[in-house]
Amino acid sequence: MRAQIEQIVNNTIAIDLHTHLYTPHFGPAIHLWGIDELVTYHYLVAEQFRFCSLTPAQFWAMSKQQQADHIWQTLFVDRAPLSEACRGVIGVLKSFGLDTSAPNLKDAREFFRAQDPYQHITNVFQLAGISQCVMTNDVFDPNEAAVWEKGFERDPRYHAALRIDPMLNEPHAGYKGSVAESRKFLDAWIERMKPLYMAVSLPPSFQYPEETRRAQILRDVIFPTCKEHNIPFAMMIGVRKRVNPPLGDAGDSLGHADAGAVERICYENPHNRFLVTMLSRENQHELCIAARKFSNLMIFGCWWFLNNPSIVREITAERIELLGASFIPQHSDARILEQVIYKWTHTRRALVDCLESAYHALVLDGRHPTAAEIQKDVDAMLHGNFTKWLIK
Ligand code: RAT
Ligand code: ZN
Repeated sequence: MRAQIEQIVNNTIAIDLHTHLYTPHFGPAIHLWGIDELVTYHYLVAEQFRFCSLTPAQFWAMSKQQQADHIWQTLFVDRAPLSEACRGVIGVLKSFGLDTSAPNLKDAREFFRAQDPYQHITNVFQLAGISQCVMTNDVFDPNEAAVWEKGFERDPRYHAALRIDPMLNEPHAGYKGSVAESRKFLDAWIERMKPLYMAVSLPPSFQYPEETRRAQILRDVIFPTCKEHNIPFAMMIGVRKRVNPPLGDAGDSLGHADAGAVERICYENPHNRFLVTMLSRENQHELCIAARKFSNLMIFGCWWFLNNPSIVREITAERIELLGASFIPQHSDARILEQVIYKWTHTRRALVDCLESAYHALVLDGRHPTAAEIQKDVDAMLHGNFTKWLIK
């Protein structure tokens, strides 16, 4: 049965619900690809500080290429690249037939420089086994807003997601005046962007309902707007921003949050659809139970610090036991194009293990699933639940 599950999982195309990938129209500051970007991924920036004596100021003073050379030397040449984020780079190099033990990045740089950027996207999607992805579109970033305002030809593989963190987390930066003005602002962006969903990341202290401006904006602006436009609201809960600020994006951490806030939101807004992922391992069981209670809640992904094989297996097994195939097991969170290759390879490996043990248990209890049944579950998990929930 393992071979059969493996064959089905490896041949089923996935849709990537949450990435930080963009089409080339967005410019080189956010459309990131190639070896220097891969090696300076913020997960690896954090890891290299564990092995060398550079200060953050010294690290950031280097050029991107110097940073990449330094990280390559520290994490890939001086020792075996053991961590999940390190292995990811190795997997990408291997998928392009590049030397995974290279003493430096010269050949890899040449390889990526020689790629046609558009054809390269097609190749990467094919290697990852994905057909579409969802970007993270921050309208509070003036550079990104300018790209949207100018207009460009949409690539049907890249969906938009309207990300509104400042509106809820930094009321001054995201302040849009009255309820009516805020709704007008969002209506205009939804019209322009055609996002598949609206999204926010929230701290562990997130509560609902409560007497705060955030809860008020959620109740009076966000939920009604999502309902009117018939789009889900995605909440990514549990990030503690900048516990070590000089590290930049690498300096964020996590904390246990109150899954009860999710339940109250789902209960009070039965005509809204919610997509939720939580960052702390300790929240995963509660979140599964919340999804059993509320059919307007779709849980997704093993987010960020959870995207490690041992934890992914644990969470996915738990979700299958509690929810069958009615959840979205993973998104890549890729920031650099080629990362989808290893992130989806690793996801598929974990999914095969979890499904094998779930179907095996079913056999022990007296029922042998057919190939068509296995295919149906895998379709749901890798793309069907996405389509059902998001493409209305
Ligand atoms: O996983 C990451 O790369 C984080 O830095 C965040 O981008 C997180 O996924 C988010 O979307 O806030
Ligand atoms: Zn993300």
